[in-house]
Amino acid sequence: MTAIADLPLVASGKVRDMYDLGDRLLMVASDRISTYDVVHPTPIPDKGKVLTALSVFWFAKTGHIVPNHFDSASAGVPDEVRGRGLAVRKLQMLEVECVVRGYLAGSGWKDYQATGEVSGIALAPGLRESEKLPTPIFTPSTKATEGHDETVTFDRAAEILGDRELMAQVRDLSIELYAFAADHAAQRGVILADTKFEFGRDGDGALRVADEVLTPDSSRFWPADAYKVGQAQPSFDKQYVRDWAAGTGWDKAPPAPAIPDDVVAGTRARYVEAYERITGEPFDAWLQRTAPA
Ligand code: Q0T
Repeated sequence: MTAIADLPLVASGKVRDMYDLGDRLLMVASDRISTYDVVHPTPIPDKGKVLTALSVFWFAKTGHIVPNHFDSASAGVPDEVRGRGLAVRKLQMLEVECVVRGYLAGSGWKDYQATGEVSGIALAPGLRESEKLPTPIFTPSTKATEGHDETVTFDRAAEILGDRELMAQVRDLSIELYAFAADHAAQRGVILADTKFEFGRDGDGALRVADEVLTPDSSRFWPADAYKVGQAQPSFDKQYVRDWAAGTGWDKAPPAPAIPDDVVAGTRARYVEAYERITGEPFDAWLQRTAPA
């Protein structure tokens, strides 16, 4: 485990980590990449910075919908993680993951095929894989202790929270955030198929959106020009790795194989392209803005 500047580690995920700054938290995105839920031993250079820059972009763009936990990309951020570390407010987190789906993909598609429903929401019969839904749906999940999150109905999520009003509030905010971001992305040739938010309450009891927001690690991004209903879509960011991995015969069981240089370079370029398409800003501007003095 890599300790950053001797800060206490609060939480550690497959591809990012959270440290204690005292009155704030330090959220650090790594360059690690996973496919099929397994982390590869090879990092993607600047992936953590791209995802961090994207979160900061969206935090600024969506503050009119709901405030968020972002505090600073500089104050409190150690030099060794500048550009991929954010100081964020400490919140009392809500123990439910707020997933919004605008398209039928991944576990949503699987559940629909098996039951005709997603998260207790009955959908029209005859929908195809990756089809756009008539309206975005809220499909909350709970953090499973090990492995994957478990999809739950709205009622079950409200029960877990112990507050149905609050659950309805984060549902409505999640859908509004998704709709705003999906519209923005669509204007730039990117489909935001689905995404996941986490919320918490600040010291005043106000709701804030936490975590990373609207990044390729918390969302499905598809290039709009390759979209074809009735099949799985290529991932904006990870498709090079998946295609290469499929060709190796890797069975998707750990350990994941090392990624060759050309696939690493192509994947880094895709992350940078996603950032530049969505924000309309050169990624270099973020690198310069966050370079240690
Ligand atoms: C959190 C208080 O980020 C997590 O794991 C990283 C691997 C999960 N987690 C979130 C918190 C946050 C946030 N984000 C916050 N603003 N305030 N806690 C703790 N763990």
